[in-house]
Amino acid sequence: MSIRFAPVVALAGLAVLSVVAPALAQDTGHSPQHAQTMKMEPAAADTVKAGDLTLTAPWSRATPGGAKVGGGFIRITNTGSTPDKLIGGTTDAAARFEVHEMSVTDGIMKMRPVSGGLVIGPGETVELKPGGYHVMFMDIKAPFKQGDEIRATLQFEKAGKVDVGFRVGGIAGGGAPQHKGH
Ligand SMILES: [Cu+2]
Repeated sequence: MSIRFAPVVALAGLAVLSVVAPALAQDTGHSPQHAQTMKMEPAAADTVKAGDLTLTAPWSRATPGGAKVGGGFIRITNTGSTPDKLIGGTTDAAARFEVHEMSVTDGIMKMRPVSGGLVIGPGETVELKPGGYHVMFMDIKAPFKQGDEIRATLQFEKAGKVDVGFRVGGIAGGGAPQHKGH
């Protein structure tokens, strides 16, 4: 997952470098210019901005044969000064689309709809991930296959409707798919 943030880290590094560059150039004799010609990764195609929200890296998992549900995972950052809420969504890939949370009761992990919506506080990042919050495709119309993109429209209280594509990784991968070959 951290790979996806490499461009951001690189950018931050570049900003710092530009501040210290004159001193650095004197010390080493190297031109600071080379930092600016460094090839940057393009901005991740799987980042969507909507109002104060930034949605990053939506992904899902291939569903085993016969499964009726699939999970969706995504990172949501609120750069605004007021909270927003993920209250639901729609998709053509399933009969229903719900926002779920996992909880452990007596050692058994269960999931249930998040009542009242999932709050993303100002300045906060909420990560929907396996074992935690997630969106749930209920009664899927066809199995999710690795490499598919499952389109859905998330509904936020303030940011409104946001279209995202959940990229499907392997069944047992346990992490976001590496986006090779883009
Ligand atoms: Cu669920």
